[in-house]
Amino acid sequence: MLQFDLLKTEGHARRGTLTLNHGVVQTPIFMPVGTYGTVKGVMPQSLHDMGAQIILGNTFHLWMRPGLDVMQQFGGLHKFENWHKPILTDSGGFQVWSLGEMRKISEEGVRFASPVNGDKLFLTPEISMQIQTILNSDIVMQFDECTPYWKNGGKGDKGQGNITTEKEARASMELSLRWAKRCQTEFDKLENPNALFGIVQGGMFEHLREESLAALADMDLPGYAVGGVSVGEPKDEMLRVMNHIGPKLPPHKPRYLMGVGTPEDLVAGVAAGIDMFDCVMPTRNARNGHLFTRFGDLRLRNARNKSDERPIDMTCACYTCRNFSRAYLHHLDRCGEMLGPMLTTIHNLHYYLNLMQEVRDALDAGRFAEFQRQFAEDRARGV
Ligand code: PRF
Ligand code: ZN
Repeated sequence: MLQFDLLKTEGHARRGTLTLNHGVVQTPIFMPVGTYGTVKGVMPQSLHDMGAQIILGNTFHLWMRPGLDVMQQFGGLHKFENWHKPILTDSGGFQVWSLGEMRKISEEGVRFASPVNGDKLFLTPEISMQIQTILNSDIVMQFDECTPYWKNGGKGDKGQGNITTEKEARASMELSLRWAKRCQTEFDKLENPNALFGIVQGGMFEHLREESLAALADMDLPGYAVGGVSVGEPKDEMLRVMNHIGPKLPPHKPRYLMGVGTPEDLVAGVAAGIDMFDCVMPTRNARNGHLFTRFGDLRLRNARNKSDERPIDMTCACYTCRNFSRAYLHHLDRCGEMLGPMLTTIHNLHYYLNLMQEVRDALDAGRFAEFQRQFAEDRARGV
């Protein structure tokens, strides 16, 4: 089940509510990433306290470990990880893509060696649907091929080799479309009570993006994602594709930009008509001492923080900022204490979730344009 209600629009930007089997989500929304059935370093209670409404899980990782028997035993991912609000699971398409050389893609699916124990595995659109049905995720993503920006490999060989050609991008996009149809057929056959989202591909080519979207729109799926961005391309290319295709996605269905991005990307995404975002950036960067604040980014490892009594962000109401100094967090990081990444992750996630709350408030008040201006000014000020 899925119901999407558009409450208000301003330019391309949209304010809505998304009703799923495990609850209601206010959009635009940021979804924290919980790859292995945990948002790294954060207890579900803390996620709840910081206002998280929906989190991600990964088909691929949970299939490897703990495996489907355990998932079935628990009746799905919600009970297993003790998160009873909505969950979206990615299909495995992107995770398999990230394996780079270790995989072999055919019409039928993707063959690869398990990164956990080397077992030979085969993932297909049908298997992805079967796994996500067992996980009982509220939003199921289609199995797709994420077209790379750089040929012959993923992120690793940035700057080397050649850029994916139009011909290659078309073949990849068309494969994803055939897989989308197989996903829909299998999803229906399984009588999955949740919602299946299609993923628009087409690389950096606007006409391919439009073709992908037209074919997916004909399938009348309950929601649509934009995949294949933030895959090593220059930022202006990402923005060009997003700004082109975002406003063209079906207006009465939720729109999800996969794996994006910085706070600036999220605000630009909302302006392009996107409703949902996920990214490892707040969680991963927190563990590396890269903190987001209203007034720009803070490098916790910088020696200037050694004796700084101020919180990370004076305007932040998170547990970390209400209770701890930059000096203490700098110290925890220097000593490799596990409380360090726990506290910085709480802050960064709170920052992202609160940013989206501010975006929603601005849209409700019809002042999103003013919000965008103030956001850019504040972020440029510096910590
Ligand atoms: N496809 C899937 N998951 C994804 C992507 C994609 O293209 C991306 C691209 N940024 C992130 N996650 N299935
Ligand atoms: Zn904070």
